[in-house]
Amino acid sequence: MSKWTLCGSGYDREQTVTDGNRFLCANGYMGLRGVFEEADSTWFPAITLSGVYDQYQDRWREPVNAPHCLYARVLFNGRAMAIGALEPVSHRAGIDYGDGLYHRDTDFGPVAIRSERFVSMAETHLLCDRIELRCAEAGEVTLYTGISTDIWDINGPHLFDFGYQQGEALLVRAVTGEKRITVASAQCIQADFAAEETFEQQDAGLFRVLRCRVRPGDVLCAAIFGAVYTSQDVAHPAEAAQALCRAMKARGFADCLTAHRAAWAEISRCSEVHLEGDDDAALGLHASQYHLNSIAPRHADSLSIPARGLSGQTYKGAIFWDSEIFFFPMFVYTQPEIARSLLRYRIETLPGALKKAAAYGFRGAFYAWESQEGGEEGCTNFNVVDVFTHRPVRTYFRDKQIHISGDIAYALRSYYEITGDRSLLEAGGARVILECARFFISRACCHADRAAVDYADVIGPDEYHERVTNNAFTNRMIRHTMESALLLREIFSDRADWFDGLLRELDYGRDWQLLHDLCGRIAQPVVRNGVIEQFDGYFALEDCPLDTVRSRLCHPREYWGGDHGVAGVTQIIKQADVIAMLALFPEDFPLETIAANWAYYEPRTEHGSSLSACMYALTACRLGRPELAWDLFMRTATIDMKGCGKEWAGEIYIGGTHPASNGGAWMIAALGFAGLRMKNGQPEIHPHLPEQITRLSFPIVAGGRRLRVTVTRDWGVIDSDF
Ligand code: IFM
Repeated sequence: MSKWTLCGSGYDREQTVTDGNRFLCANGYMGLRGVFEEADSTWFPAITLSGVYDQYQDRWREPVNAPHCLYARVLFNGRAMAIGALEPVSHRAGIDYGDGLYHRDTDFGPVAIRSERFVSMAETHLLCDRIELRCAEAGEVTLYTGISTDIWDINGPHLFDFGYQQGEALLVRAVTGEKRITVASAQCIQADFAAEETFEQQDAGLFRVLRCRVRPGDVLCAAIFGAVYTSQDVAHPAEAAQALCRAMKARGFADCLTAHRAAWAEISRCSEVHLEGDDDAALGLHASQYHLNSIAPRHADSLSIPARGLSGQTYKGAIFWDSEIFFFPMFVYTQPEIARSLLRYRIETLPGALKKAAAYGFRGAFYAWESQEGGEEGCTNFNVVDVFTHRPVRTYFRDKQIHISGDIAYALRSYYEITGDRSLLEAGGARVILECARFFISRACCHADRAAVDYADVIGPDEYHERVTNNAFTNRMIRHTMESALLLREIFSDRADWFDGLLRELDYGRDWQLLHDLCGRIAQPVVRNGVIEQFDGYFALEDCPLDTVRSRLCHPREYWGGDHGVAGVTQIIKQADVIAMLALFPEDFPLETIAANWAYYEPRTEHGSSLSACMYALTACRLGRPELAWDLFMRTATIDMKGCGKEWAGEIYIGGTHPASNGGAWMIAALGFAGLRMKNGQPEIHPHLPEQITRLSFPIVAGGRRLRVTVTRDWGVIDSDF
């Protein structure tokens, strides 16, 4: 076990959901929840697939979970040696965040089960488990392994028309209900003991049953190779899954593990932040990087990352602004090819955004608030269920969070500024920026008697205040989008013909003029004593402490936002909003403004979203006050290890891993404590180390060069990194 191991001991059913998240093994293609091998659906096991969605009847569309091909269950003299069926003498489970190896050690008395497993970083479709049975008594051991179809679904079922095949490579194949996508799971086993082999096919799946007599002291060992393919990957997913299992069985567990570890070592080389001075912080940061790296779409050119990663079906497996604002920075600075994949996903889903804007009567690109495959909007009109009436609550996230289009344009421009590479802009990125800007032109509200252009009826990052006018964050993002569109001419000054051709193709002539006209007229927020008003009328809302608002709750899971929520009529906000703007546009604001807003908004912020704390931490560092950032950093970095994120919004389960916090932890370390930023195409650092940290060192890629940033209390340097 390495120093990056997180281990829990004892078993508590209440911990099942948290453990499933914090011990998640993933490789961008799929995520295997950190639940023991014998778990049935009541323990929430899942192999969640990236980019495969299904809708069952009129329930929420969500990602599909594959049949569970690392299922294993042990019997001793016919009695289940399984958590839930028999109280273990001892139980430990955990994960090594260095290489993503999950391990469990459960002593049931007659038999102790020890296993280690991983989702391969080297072979996209492969999962491996090595299970060891230590026998303390004489008797008959049955090892029951196979492919379980008793899987966790929030809004399922999603798989139908099951087909089964026995043999060396077991196979379960099924199709999704909505789009008839084939999902195939296969499993092979390599046992080092002689056993009688039979097969069992049941409603719950297809299993191989190995029976043998044991004596005290016997140790039985088996390696299990699972594979998952879908018809989105290959024409013949069943054959591909079986072939991969057989090939990996021939290769052996040890070799598969070596290849997996080598792939993780390479990821660490490109991205690992070495933090010295505080071991808990170092572990939290490492765990955060593990979680974000493990769900990166390394296997695909154009795919993004859901807001709860691959830890299940929460939030419909959808892509939010989290991708561009919270995940993108770590990737663009460490593994730009992944940043490109996130952005290509937006380029390819532009048609969905054009369609959405048109459906609301606007022009240009209005991206889905919760984007699924093809850019389809996954966000429903009723995204919360009231805990008192059990009625769905009309929420306006999909209709009014227009900043999403600006967030995407922001990331596209950052990609160009950080990498110096304009090829992504040429390959569709410029078109996206222009269409987002066009959407904001058509969404503007102009008044005959007012020079300023308003953006009315919007929702900013603080979702508790719905349908407001001139949200400062949103307006700033809109201006940035328009400025970015105009800047494209300069970026392509040596390819003027190409750029003019693009404008002609988009029929952009009049809009280009409008951009010039509107850009400088977007309503500026009211500023009182240096504090920027979050939206028009915010200062007039009741100004009371967070605890007062909390004390008004009648139910612990009550939703704070919306028409009847406790926060809406007050100045209490859900998450960083003005502060998010200051974090994303630090150069625009003097330090006194940042200080005044930090002091005003922080006590009024519930931090009810995992996207909040890191924005406050970043701005605290900007102020040269890293001591203010420390607790926020620790909260951000340890959210998944501790399982302390919010799990309910009204009656809707919103738990899972928190990639935005994972990315936020990297941002605080690199952009906050080390103060990394780009200036005129060159990286600079402005370190603000908190007293707990003695040294930070991490690799980056900037302007196409591999560099290493090292910061101590006394000095900081950016060197070449080989
Ligand atoms: O994107 C966020 C949003 O800002 C707050 N609610 C959760 C979403 C997904 O993380």
